[in-house]
Amino acid sequence: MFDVLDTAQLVGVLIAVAILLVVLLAFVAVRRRGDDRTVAPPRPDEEVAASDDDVSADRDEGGVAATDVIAPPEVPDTPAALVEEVEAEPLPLGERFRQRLARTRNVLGVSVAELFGRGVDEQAWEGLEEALITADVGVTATMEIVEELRRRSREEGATTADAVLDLLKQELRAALGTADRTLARADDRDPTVWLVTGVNGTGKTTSIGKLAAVERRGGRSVVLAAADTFRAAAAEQLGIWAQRTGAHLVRKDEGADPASVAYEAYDAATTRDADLLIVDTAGRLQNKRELMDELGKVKRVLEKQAGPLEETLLVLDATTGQNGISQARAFLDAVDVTGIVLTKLDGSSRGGIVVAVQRELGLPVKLVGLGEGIDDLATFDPELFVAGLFSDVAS
Ligand SMILES: Nc1nc2c(ncn2[C@@H]2O[C@H](COP(=O)(O)OP(=O)(O)O)[C@@H](O)[C@H]2O)c(=O)[nH]1
Ligand SMILES: [Mg+2]
Repeated sequence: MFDVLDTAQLVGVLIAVAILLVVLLAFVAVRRRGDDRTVAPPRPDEEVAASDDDVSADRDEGGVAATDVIAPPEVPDTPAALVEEVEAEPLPLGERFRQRLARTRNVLGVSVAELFGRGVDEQAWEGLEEALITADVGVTATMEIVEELRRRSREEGATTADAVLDLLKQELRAALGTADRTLARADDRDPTVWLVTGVNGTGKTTSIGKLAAVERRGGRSVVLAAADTFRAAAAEQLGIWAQRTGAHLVRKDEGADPASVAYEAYDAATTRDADLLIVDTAGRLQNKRELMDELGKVKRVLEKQAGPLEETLLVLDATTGQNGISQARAFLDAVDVTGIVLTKLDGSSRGGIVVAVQRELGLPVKLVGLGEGIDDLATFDPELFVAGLFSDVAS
């Protein structure tokens, strides 16, 4: 009796297990097919972009390294990734300056408040000189600023810390000047060309990525040229920014002639009717002569195609201080620079370098880097900068 029941139960259990297995397999198969559908087939717009690019990519012609013109992952105007990143609204510029200049504020703002809190005397003026030099304003500029401040405080009767601070802000703003900091653009139908130079590690590639984001958000089409061919990683890094921002990337193999990358990138930009071409370059200082020859050649080749470039930007790292300024001179010898991009102001307690850079190089700081994020590039604004240096001193 039990045996019979056992057998019946066993058969029942087996059938149940078999049914479960079939259901499970069917479920897995359906899921798989669903995944395939979202991943495997390229969307029609991607196919168009890819074939388009293949036409403009010259491969191995005359022994030249293969060029890749890489389309952004999505063709629509604002790529999904960028939309996502933009959704987190960046802070207002004034607030960003205030937050990111905390380190310099700790040197400059705090000392000014402390120094003059005890009265406007000789000791306070000397302390101010020291603070400005520590913040990398530069010796000559510091002397001039403090001399002018002393004179004005005497004449205008500034006897409190607040009154001196007010004068100091005015003098710093005056020292920063009223240069035109907008980036020039081509006024005809040709693509605008911005060449970006500077010592390795200063933040060229990152700044180009951030710039591409700004431009793409403004609805402009952008081509990025990876003319830093010294390391393959450099082109890859630029490629990541191209993907993030929906820009096109033109790159060649490691070791290729940077000028030929620039040449083909300009070609690609005109073929695609792009609004803007931004050219990334290498900045190895170890071989200064070679580097400068290379840079000069990139610029000449581009100018032959495009006429005078709209901008040749020199990227300087604020954390390297005066040392960065002397490195910059080597670049000024090689190319005519039109403006400075001063990066890593967020990581420096020497934000006063902005004053020194402009003064000593005779060039406007056009953009500043305030962090590593996609939104951390700003047009330099002396008003907001000075306000950021001194606001909320106690924090
Ligand atoms: N904190 C901070 N880091 C930055 C800024 N700009 C660039 N960097 C970092 O500096 C490093 C070198 O940047 P990269 O763009 O590769 O320099 P490149 O060699 O001149 O192209 C990277 O780790 C960047 O994230 C900035 O404004 N602030
Ligand atoms: Mg780089």
